Amino acid sequence: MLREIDLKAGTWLRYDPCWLPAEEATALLAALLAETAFEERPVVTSEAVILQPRRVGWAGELPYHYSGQTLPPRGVGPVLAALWPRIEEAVGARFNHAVLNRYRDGRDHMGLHADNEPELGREPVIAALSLGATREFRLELKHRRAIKRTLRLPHGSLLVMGGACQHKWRHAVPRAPVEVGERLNVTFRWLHGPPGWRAPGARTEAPPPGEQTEEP
Ligand SMILES: O=C(O)CCC(=O)C(=O)O
Repeated sequence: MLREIDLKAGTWLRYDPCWLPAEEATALLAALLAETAFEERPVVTSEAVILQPRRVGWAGELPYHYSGQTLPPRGVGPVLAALWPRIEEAVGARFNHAVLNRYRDGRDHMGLHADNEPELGREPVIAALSLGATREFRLELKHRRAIKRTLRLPHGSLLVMGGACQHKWRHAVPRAPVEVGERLNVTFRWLHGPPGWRAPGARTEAPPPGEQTEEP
């Protein structure tokens, strides 16, 4: 069952450390790894182009732009398609895009960033299913970096970020010892439109790029 963690500042997380039983999570991990085409994607900043320190797969009818690069539309495989409505039902929200981040070992990681692209809307609900090795998930308040929270995301756990999470906090999956095994994280989002979409009446300028682009 998802339990709410109140992060204050209008932010909530919902978290279930064992949303899927271990056996089912293991079978799902193998099936998703087999059906997904993973790529090495870039992070593009004004100073440099580096590669994301992990492999990435995705699915959705709209292109998704983050970290200076765009994932083009891509179809949903049958395994992911079967998982999708279960996640929507558990979370009580609809999603039209999924990103699959594959951390091959503890060296693969994700730098601090926020998912605050305008096309995600003002207070996006983002659901993340973790499969495989347990990794740390760190949150840091944007304007008072000393304020941090850390969760451990085990095999079969489901985390939902909502409220002001993407506007007030950044999150990361830090490096871990190399011997930490493979992990797959599947995040589900709702894209209101293609890159550049703005909510009616929203400010025309995008959020500061440094917040969307992950830190190395
Ligand atoms: O791998 C994870 O747990 C985090 C994924 C994430 O932060 C993202 O997709 O924005």
